[in-house]
Amino acid sequence: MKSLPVLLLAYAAFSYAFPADIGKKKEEENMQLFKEYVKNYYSSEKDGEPASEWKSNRLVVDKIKKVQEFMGLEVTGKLDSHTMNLIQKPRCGFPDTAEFSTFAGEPKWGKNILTYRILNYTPDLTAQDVDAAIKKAFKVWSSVTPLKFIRTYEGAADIMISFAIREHKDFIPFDGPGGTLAHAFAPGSTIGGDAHFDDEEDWTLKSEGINLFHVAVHEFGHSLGLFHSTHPDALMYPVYRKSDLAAFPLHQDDINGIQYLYGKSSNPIENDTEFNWPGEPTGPKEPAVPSACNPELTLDAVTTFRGEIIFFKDKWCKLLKGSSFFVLWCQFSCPLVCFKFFFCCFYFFLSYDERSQSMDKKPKLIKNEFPGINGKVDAAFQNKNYYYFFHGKKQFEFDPNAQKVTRVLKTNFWFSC
Ligand code: TQI
Ligand code: CA
Ligand code: ZN
Ligand code: ZN
Repeated sequence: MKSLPVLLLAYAAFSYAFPADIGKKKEEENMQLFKEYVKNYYSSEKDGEPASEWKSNRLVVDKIKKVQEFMGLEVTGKLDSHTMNLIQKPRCGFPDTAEFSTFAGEPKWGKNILTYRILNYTPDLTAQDVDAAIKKAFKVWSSVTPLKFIRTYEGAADIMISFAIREHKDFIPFDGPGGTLAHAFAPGSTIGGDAHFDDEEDWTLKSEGINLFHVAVHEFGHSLGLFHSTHPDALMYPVYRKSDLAAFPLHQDDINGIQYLYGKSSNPIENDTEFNWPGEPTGPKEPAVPSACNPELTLDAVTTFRGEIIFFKDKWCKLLKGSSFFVLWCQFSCPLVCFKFFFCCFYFFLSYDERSQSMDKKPKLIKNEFPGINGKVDAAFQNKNYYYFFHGKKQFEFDPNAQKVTRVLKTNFWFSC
């Protein structure tokens, strides 16, 4: 280690003297440009990609090949001059691997505050239920974009919402029960943005019949400028399926699509204590979404899954990607995720070996295996080479190699507050 500054100096002094070194420098620059390019335009790999993906030579070569194939270049797996030329050309900002799509010409609203008006109601539901479903449907989109939706009661609104049957003065008649459920117009003046629902459908707020909330979120996706997605799990995929009423309805692909048009959220759901999905069984009120930045925050469980860290609090499940976090499928309906990797129960723990897919037979005492972790543990998880134990508002970073606690952090340390 001592010789490092000397080596760097030597490198600086000679780097202009040897063409081989100039070549090496250029190669590094090219690699940097390529990484940037992949990050920007190959969006499925955009977020939370572990740095290790770039460490293996074979994976880098695979990526180069993928880009070359997509751009119709000779597939060499090397950053040759053709590839570098294309990478540095001006291009459209649309990601190459996105599955979402927009309307031709990419129409979108040129403002972030949009108005909507509900012109009439379906006899299938109460007016209050319709109002609530529509409001929540807008909230889904406003939670991931800078958009805000304001309800108006008279005159023209940007998004006029109505129930209609058969011919209803837009030359796109509805077709009776079944078939088309609703339609919406891309952003624009007059009829642009408007959403019509076929009142010969059986509108519900449950999983039987046609769920108004689900269809409204999809239609408003169109009203905002999204076309259909080819990703089968996306809400903008043009096939109706029974939705999980407790889950956040958007897929990452829908979020990528809407954020491509309008940018990221300035009003995330976690700031909203009133968020309840419509159609949920009524009963005791759901707990408010805990604020991640509250220094008093305590956690119920933490786990890692596919390189991401997932935090559980009450019924809410937060997903952390890189340094920015957001609510994903918020309700605690994912036992599979929770049953991976690390089980922790107060003073004892069980570990799960991923390779042998087996669980410890007997619980071990935490304080024996992890010296320094003495109190009751709320939750624990592993990240890189450290274990993190949560106790109330604090967490303890434990280095298993050194067998000791290396840092004491606030519980909300991971939420970049
Ligand atoms: N209605 C179509 C839809 O909104 C109408 C439509 C067909 C359309 N092609 C379009 C609208 C292109 C805009 C652009 O997709 S639908 C679903 C889903 C329908 C379908 O009645 O078939 C939903 C309405 F995705 F489930 F199949 C809502 Cl959610
Ligand atoms: Ca119909
Ligand atoms: Zn219509
Ligand atoms: Zn559609």
